[in-house]
Amino acid sequence: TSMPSLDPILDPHALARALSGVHLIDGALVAPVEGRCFDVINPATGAVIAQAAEGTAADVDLAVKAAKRAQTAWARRPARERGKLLAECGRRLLLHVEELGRLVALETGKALRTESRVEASVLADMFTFFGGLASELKGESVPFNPDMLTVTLREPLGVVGAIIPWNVPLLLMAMKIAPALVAGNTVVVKSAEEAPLTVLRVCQILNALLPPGVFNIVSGDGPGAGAPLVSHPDVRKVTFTGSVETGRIVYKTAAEKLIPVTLELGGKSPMIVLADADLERAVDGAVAGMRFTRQGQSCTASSRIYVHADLFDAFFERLRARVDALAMGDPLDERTDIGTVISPEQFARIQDYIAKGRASGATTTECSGLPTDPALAKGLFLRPVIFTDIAPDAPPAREEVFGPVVCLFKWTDFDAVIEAANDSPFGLAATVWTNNLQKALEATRRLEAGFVQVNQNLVVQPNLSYGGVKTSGLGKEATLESMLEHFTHKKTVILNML
Ligand code: TXE
Repeated sequence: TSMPSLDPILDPHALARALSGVHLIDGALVAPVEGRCFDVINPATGAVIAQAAEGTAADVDLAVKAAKRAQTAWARRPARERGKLLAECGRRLLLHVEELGRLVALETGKALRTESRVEASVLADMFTFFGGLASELKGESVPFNPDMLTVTLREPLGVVGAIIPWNVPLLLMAMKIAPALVAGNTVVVKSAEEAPLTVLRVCQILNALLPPGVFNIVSGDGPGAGAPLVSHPDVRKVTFTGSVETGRIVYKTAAEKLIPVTLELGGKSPMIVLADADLERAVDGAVAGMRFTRQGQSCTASSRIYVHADLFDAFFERLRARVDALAMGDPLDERTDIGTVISPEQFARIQDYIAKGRASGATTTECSGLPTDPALAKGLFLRPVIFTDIAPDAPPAREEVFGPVVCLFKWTDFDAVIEAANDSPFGLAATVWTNNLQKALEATRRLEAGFVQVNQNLVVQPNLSYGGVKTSGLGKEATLESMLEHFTHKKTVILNML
């Protein structure tokens, strides 16, 4: 199959068509072995924008074999040479920020200005960051025996299988593959069926720099392409981001093979607003933390907001006004703040949660307005919902909705609110809003979460450890430590000179 040009292609429709019907295996765009494809849909219009290759075990096998062939030579390169190449990948991706932002907006419905362009630039940053960490792949000398030189070496694991979701495909893929590659592993990515195109373009751009087989992508659905990747005997490590249910399946298969896994799963993250908080800042934090601009489709979304009774009414009114003011519309239009939900299935799932919330007797406030442009009549636009007076065990208050649905709770007792915040199977993120240093510190200590931020909403950046506790996952990402722990093993070497 002919390659689309490596110059930035700013028309996302043309780029989507050019990337149709292929995997990227061993440095080449190749048609699926069994010849089947599936439609990629623009969620803002319902139109088919491309075909994606429907991967099967046969495609996965070709990709894993290519990755295995490439791995020895890749690992034998000096670490800093790999690092320089990854940093070069970061620079190259920066030339494509606009292109990648537009394409990811087209296939996911995430607004270009508020979401998609930002994601494309953090993607580049992850490669630059991990490229710079190559010289940290060093071992130790161990004082074992004066007549023996004992050292440890950091060695790669082999072929890494990475399975990614659709909500932030570029960033989540980069958080996995950049550290895996710099450590000397090779990778096969299974993209999400809803968003296969932009990550494929990234892979194509980077294959112009990397040796063939080092970075491969297979598209397809979970059972057809994801499951064979996890169970493939030559895959020595799996890193996964997605739902808790699928995470369990992946973990079970990996347990059978006895290979290590990293899992980044869902969340139901609390935001706690104390009586002395700066109201405007806290409301800004709620709008940003809840990711309304991404229709709430974020694993770190601050979807349970606990507001002190003294501030509750003012907070609610301001939050409603702020969300009302967000413009919903064509994701590619620069004026748009909020784009669409990803798929009809997710749309129905979120609506079901809203219906359950209403049925539970909660007060329901719908915000913002649907776009009026007839071209968007079939788009998956959903008005954000604020639930108040909702029982903590109502489904939208308890389960991950992954949509623009936020629950507001009123509180008066500090101990009780910390307990309520921790009363969740999840433990990904939490934020606290207060000017009381002592209370801020106490809350950060007591909250069960992978990261806690005070007077600050959630940021995902290189060097900030990312990941959760409880059912939110296993293992952290985006740091030096994560690269060493998750993508290398420590080999002990003894040189007996007697
Ligand atoms: O997730 P899945 P879905 C949550 C969120 C969302 C729900 C469902 O609550 O509403 O999950 O989303 C692949 N073996 N999150 O259905 O199924 C699949 O093809 C191997 C939170 O999209 O977990 C895709 O590439 N792989 C989350 C990836 O797993 C399999 C982001 C994720 O899909 C597989 C996304 C199998 N048997 C959803 N089955 C977050 N943490 O941010 C599926 N997959």
